[in-house]
Amino acid sequence: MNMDPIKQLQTFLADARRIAFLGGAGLSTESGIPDFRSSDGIFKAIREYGYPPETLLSHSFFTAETETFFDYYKKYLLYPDAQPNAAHRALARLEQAGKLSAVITQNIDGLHQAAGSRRVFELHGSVHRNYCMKCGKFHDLDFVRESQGIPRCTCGGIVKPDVVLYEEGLDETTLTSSIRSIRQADMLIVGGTSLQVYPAAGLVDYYEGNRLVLINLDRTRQDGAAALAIHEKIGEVLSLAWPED
Ligand code: CNA
Repeated sequence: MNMDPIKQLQTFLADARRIAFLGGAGLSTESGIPDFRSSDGIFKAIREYGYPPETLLSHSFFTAETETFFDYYKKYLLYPDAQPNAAHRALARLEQAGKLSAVITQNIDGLHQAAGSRRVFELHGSVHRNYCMKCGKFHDLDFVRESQGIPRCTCGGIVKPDVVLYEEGLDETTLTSSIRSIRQADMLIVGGTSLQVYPAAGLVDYYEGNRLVLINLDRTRQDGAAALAIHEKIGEVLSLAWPED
């Protein structure tokens, strides 16, 4: 790996006091959870179900084809054995060191919290929270995973994952807190996201500082705006830039 960008990143990290991190599926690929766009996720979904993930994970599909929705969801979105990787751990260390003020994620896997991050804004919800659509009772991930077909509450209602589906709005409080953290940040690290899903991708525009760092295998539409763009694995980059003591 070319060490010059790592050194530059280290300089930024040394100076920063309020880092915001905005991330996506690429953060968890090193934990064995595939992303949608760089892996063959899209093609697999079309081959097996006849639809791309954006359709299978839409609100209207959930309503019209609930059983197929849960078949896809349980098979391709749940990774109960996945563990946090070097990227999740480095971000948790940055928070503990008082450098990082918020992790804002599009991921639904809960791996930031598992790594020890405390201030995490989950823009798209979490597979770990599931609610009965009839009585509101909470159910955990295992309940959904171990259910046959459509998960049903003891009251008979359908148990819906607290995951933001396409066509659904984001939680207002989560969005407002994310925007505030980015506005107040003196450094914004954007990593493991193709920046194609809105409104999450548009959050970058709220950053007002001059230390925008992109860490993504593929190029993104923000590359030109970044003070530093690194196209390497984020786990390797962050653990080199902010190693364990
Ligand atoms: P995406 O559109 O799949 O893009 C992922 C990006 O990450 C790509 O541009 C890759 O180049 C990049 N990437 C992959 N691996 C690495 C790596 N090791 N280091 C650096 N970069 C890497 O994912 P987005 O998050 O941008 O898309 C938004 C959707 C996908 C969100 O709604 C997510 O909720 C959803 N998703 C989440 C998960 C998860 O929770 N882990 C998994 C798959 C999809």
